[in-house]
Formats: sequence, C-alpha cells, structure tokens
Amino acid sequence: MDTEYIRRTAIARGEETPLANPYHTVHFDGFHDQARDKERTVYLVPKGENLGDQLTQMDREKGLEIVHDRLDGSMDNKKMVVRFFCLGPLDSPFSIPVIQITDSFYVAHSEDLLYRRGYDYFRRLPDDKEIFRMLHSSGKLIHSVSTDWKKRGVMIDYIDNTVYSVNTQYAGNTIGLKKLALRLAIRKADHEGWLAEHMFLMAVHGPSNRRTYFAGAYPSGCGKTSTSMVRGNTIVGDDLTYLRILDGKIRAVNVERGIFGIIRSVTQKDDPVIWDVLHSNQPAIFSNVLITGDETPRWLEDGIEPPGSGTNFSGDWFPGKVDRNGEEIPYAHKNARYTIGLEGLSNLDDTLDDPCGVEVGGIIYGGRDKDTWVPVQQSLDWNHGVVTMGASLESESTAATLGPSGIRNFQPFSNLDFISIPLGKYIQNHLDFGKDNKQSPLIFSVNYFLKNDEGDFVSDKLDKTVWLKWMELRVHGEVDAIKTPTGYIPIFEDLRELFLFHLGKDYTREEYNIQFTIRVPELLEKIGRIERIHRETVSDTPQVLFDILDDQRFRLLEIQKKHGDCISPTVFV
Ligand code: OXD
Ligand code: MN
Repeated sequence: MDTEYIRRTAIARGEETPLANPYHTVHFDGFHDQARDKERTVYLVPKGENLGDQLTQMDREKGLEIVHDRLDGSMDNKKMVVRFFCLGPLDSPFSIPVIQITDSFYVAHSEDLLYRRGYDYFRRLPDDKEIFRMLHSSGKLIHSVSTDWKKRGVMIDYIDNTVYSVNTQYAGNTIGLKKLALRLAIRKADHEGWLAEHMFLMAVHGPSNRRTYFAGAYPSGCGKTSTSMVRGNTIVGDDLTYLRILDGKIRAVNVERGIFGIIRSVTQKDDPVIWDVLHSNQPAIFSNVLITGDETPRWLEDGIEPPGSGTNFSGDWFPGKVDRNGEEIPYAHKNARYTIGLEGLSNLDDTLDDPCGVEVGGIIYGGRDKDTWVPVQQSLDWNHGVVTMGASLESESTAATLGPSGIRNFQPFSNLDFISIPLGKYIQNHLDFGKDNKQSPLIFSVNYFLKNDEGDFVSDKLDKTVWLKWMELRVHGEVDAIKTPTGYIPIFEDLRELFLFHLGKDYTREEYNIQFTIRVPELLEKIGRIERIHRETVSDTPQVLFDILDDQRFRLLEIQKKHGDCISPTVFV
C-alpha cells in the first residue's frame, strides 16, 4: 500500500522515528522551524494589483525568480513524491482536487492521515477542472532537518493556482492541503460566491438527540479543537470548513479528514477522546514532543509528573537546559502537535463524507480576549455579527506562529493569516453570504479567556459545554435572551439549569454577574481600535462596517451615561 510505503520511507530516511507503540512515530522540526512563519509567507502579485496593507505581498515575477532559485538543486538525490488528494468530500459540489509534490515523506505521510485520497477521483475529472498545485522542498537537510531556514518561504502564486514551500518542514508551512490551499480556496470562493473558512464544524446535541451544526472560527491555539471535541456532541472537523448555499440553505463540509492538533495541555481528564486515540492502535505522528528513554511521547501540561530527561527538538534534553540566549528550553515545544485521522474518534459525526455537507445553524467567533467580550452572546442580526464579531475579532498571539506570544492582535474571522483577497472585499463577501437568506445561521461570539481585575479567568475550561448548549437552544428559539448594546446574552436561570444538567455544577448569580458584566470603557476602546485599523489599513472597508460600529458605540455611550462603566446584566432585565 502507498501509505505503508510512505510511512516506512519516512522512517528509513530519518524524517520520523518509530515509538514504543508500533502505530506511532515522532517527527522533529528544526529548532527555528517550530511554527507558521507569517513574515515569510507571501502572495505573488501581478503588476498593477494590490491586496491591501494587511497582506504580505511582492511582485510576482520577482517572487517566482526567488523561489525558482531556492528550489534549484534543492531536491538533488532525493525522491520525489507525487500525491493526488481531494479537499472536501469526493464528487461533491465542495470538492477541490489537489496535486502535492514534495521531497518530504513526513509531509506525504501527514497528508495521508489528514486528507481524502483522490487518485481515482482525478482520473474521473473533466479536462477543464480547476486543480490546486503544491510544490514543497525541505531543502538541504542536516540530521534530517531543514538547515536553510533563513531562506525559508511560502510563496502563493494564485495566478497559476500554485503554492511553493521551500526550506521548511513545519507542517503549517509545508502541508500543501492545509493553510497553503486555504489561501487559494479563499480566492476561488471569492470568484464563485461561497466561503472558505478557518472554522471547526460540529454537531451540538440538543434535546431529544437533535443535532444542530455549528461552524466556529477561533485563531490558532484558542480552543477551536477542544470546542469541537466537547463531550456530549459530535465532531465533523476541527480546522477548515467550506460553506456554500445549496438549495437556499447554508451548508458546510470539513475540508479535511484528520486533525493536526496542538498537544499541549491535552489531558486524560479534560480531553478523554483525544487521549484515548493517542493511546490506541490508531496511526499517529507526534511532532516536537519529548521522547523518553522508553520511546514514549510526552508533552507540556499532560497531567503527569514532568519527565527528567529525553530527546526533543533541541536534541538531548535535561531540566534547566538553555538556548543560545539563555532562555530555558521546555521539555516539549509549546506548539508540539499530533497528527491523526478522524476515523478513530469515538465522537465522530456520521456526516463527515456527506457530499452535500450539513446545514449550518450557528456560526461562532472566539478569541483570546482578557477584557472585552462576555463568555457567550448572540449578535443582533447577521450584519451585526459579521461586523462586531467576525470582523472585530482580536486575540492574543500564541505559539502556533513565530514571534512573541500574548500580544493582542487583529484577527478578523480568525482568518487574517490566510485571507488572499483585499480584506474589505472579504468582509463584503461575508455580508452578502447571509443577505438573502431567510434561514441564515445565527452568529455568536464566545470568550473563554475573560479575566477579572485580579487577572484570574472568570470561567472554567469545561464551561464551554454550557455555552454550546445555550447556543443550540437559541437556534431553535427555545430559550429567551436579554438584549444588551452588544448582543443577546443568556438569562441566569437558563444557564443555572444547563450548568446543573450538563456539568452537575451549582452556578451562582454572582458568577453570572461577573461573567456577563458589560465593560463599557474596554468595549469602546475596542471599537476605536477596529475602526482605526480599517480607516488606516483597509482602503476597501464597506461603509456598513463603520455604521454598525458607530451604532454600537452610541448604544454603549447612552447606557454608560445612565449606569456607569461596568454594567451588571441585571440592569437589562
Ligand atoms: C493550525 C494553525 O495548525 O492554524 O491549524 O496554525
Ligand atoms: Mn488552524
């Protein structure tokens, strides 16, 4: 079988190492190659075109020259792997065929776990079918690791539907079907009137086993995978979703069939489904974890006593080991990952391969936000959700991208890293998508990271169970809500019941008041930030964005006059 050949060759070439569990391998990326490199990910733009100040771009001809030069000879004496895949279910209105060429058997092996095989599908394709093309070279390797990382680059040639990735191995930079194809898909979606999104897709199970599908956009490392895995529900996908209007309804599919997930803080208690898969006979590739003397993977915050030694991305590791700058090297990287197929998950939804996808009941936006958004709220309507939730999403940076973590960044739709058309146009596409649709999904925002004045989180990791169940009931009009200047928030008694039923927790009015207090000064500052970014850097922002932000500012100022800066939810009842 191809897959077995690919896996064995990855091991034989030292790109992966077998572990004690015969179904597991580990892959290490270079010390400087542990996350997505945003700065060196560049759109190649033909003369006369400009994608706007938010996107990194360069002249197409110059870019092609650079990338061809870097590729020249970079695969000498290596084997070329050519793979055929399909994004989305096969033979469906969502399918996009993709050819991947790579010199990395690790990349090919990862794609086998993550994507739908498409060789036969390719053979059936009409000659004029649009195909995405991915060309990857890890470049020069020393100890199986890309060494020319200073000349690393991801170049997106959208004119030719081709993405080049050179001198890097980290999967977020190299797996063509993941974020590289997403950038091409966003352009295709723009031309064809659908949406390609950085979203999970899941069924939230409501009363009488009703399944209501939600798509959720959270920046990398902000709880997207863990939300899609919340107990008592079923998962369709954790990262990439295509949405199309079919027969007047917004329907969606998972682009992938596997998970390339952050492993940090996966524990047996909080993430039992993933934990079980990672301890079973399902094939898995671990990356940038620590491997102990008995060939077992360990990751940060795994709920077990930290290891005393092992091998990690820095070589032999021991407690107190420091890097060249004197910084302590953790035993595993914060952005260490696992790569698995979805088929082993006990909570997999049975619609995964449905060619027409699932009907979407709700869309959720969530970021790492310490001081503005309440834990959950519903937008006033579609446009209000697109503008004040999707287009206003901000989040603190995480280890999924290179650079410092914890900095508040503009992260519209959690898709900014991948948007490949001018941002204003992308926002307009979202506005248009829900426009004529009587049954458009409801739009919600969530925030798992809100803190109190002492800097402590005001909600618990497991509380997202309740926020999901509340949103599910809202989609069916089965709970009321309280209208505030920023959206509809839950009624205390409903949450109290849901907490008791789903978590056996005695939810208090005091918790509710703290969590759902409207923080007027912070919200006004946020409006100011979003408005400024658009005025200064997004020349094609639709006017309606400014109007909706102005209205929200007005509502907040009015209420501030009457009730002050911190407004308890009881004020609105
Ligand atoms: C990912 C990412 O790996 O968004 O999914 O970085
Ligand atoms: Mn992602």
